[in-house]
Amino acid sequence: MNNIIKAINSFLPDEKLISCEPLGNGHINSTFLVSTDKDKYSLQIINTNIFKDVEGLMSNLQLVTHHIRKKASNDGDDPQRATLKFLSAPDGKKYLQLSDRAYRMYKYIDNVITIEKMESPAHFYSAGIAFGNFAQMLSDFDASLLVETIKNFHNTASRYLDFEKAVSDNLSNRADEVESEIEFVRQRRDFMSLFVDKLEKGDLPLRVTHNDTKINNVLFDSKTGEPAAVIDLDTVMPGSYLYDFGDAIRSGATHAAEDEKDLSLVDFDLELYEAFTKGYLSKCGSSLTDVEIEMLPYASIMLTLECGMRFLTDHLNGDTYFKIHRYGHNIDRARTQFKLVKLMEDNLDNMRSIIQKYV
Ligand code: ADP
Ligand code: GN1
Ligand code: MG
Repeated sequence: MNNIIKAINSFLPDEKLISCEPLGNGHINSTFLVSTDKDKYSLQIINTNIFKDVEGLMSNLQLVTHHIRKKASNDGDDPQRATLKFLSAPDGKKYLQLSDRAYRMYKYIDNVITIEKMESPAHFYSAGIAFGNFAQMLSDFDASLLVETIKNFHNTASRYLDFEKAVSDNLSNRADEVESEIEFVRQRRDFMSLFVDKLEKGDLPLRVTHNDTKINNVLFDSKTGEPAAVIDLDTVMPGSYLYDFGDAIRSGATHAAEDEKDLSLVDFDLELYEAFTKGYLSKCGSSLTDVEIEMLPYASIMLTLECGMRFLTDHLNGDTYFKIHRYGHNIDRARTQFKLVKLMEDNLDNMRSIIQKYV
């Protein structure tokens, strides 16, 4: 029996499998929508090349989802829709190891939509509410309970060193073809330590953050358009609000897909920027420190640059980290990010004014 079916039967011994289909467009795990005679579930094959400590990862998820469910109940929201609910494997653990793969399963949150490419300010405002609320709910969570699932995840300065190593290793023999992209990153080297230095000195506070606030990691209620849940909790770790704000803007303040080949379609839309900022700061703005507010306009530049640099690094390394669906996928992604960085740099003053309006 194929291991996917074996995993489903192990998590759901009393249910009859009807269908199992690929779900979503995540770059890291493999996700399936499972329907049975009783209910719907998401099955994921955890990417253990990236998440090596599955025990620690699943412990984080249990603690964080438990905390969010409690908060949602207190606020009068439906705790079953507010976050992920993991099923137990026969040994009681929240994941199942079958040969060299780890599987987990959670209840599918139904009647939702996910957005891959932002269309309307109203949706991006809702995403701001979702991530701002997420930050708020975890503001009293004890960070020392969390395992760091990926070391130096948003340490942009150390990501730069990974990038330089990839250039010199040149494993894919592609460095000659991407000289201008390499140069683009190198020109911004000094900027990359801006947040890291402040975090190290204690000038920026460490928070418990999501760290992967891409718009397709929010589920919206398909009837009301309101945010239902924030998903993809694998990177919830100590971090900075600047990361979550910046990465959401990276993915949602443009009408272009992350892998758009026609760079003339990559725009940076200040109306979308404002919508997200308004939603996000309405939920967690009052707890921001002066330094966080001062740094906020740089957040999207930093996170977009970092993400573009990670795509470029993966292209140079021969596409070993992010899932790709065509030749050159990672370099296409890197190019959209660098175009966005340029547009954001040109709009720094505009971003600053918008933030001032809402803090
Ligand atoms: P990855 O780490 O690979 O991004 P995610 O946990 O984000 O994995 O899941 C991938 C995609 O699957 C999401 O972007 C979303 O579109 C879809 N998805 C996952 N869980 C659910 C769910 N409970 N309800 C609806 N869609 C989901
Ligand atoms: C990955 O898992 P997913 O697709 O939501 C990545 C993020 C990147 C994003 C770029 C664990 O997010 O850091 O910003 O791709 N997640 C991990 O699209 O590396
Ligand atoms: Mg995801």
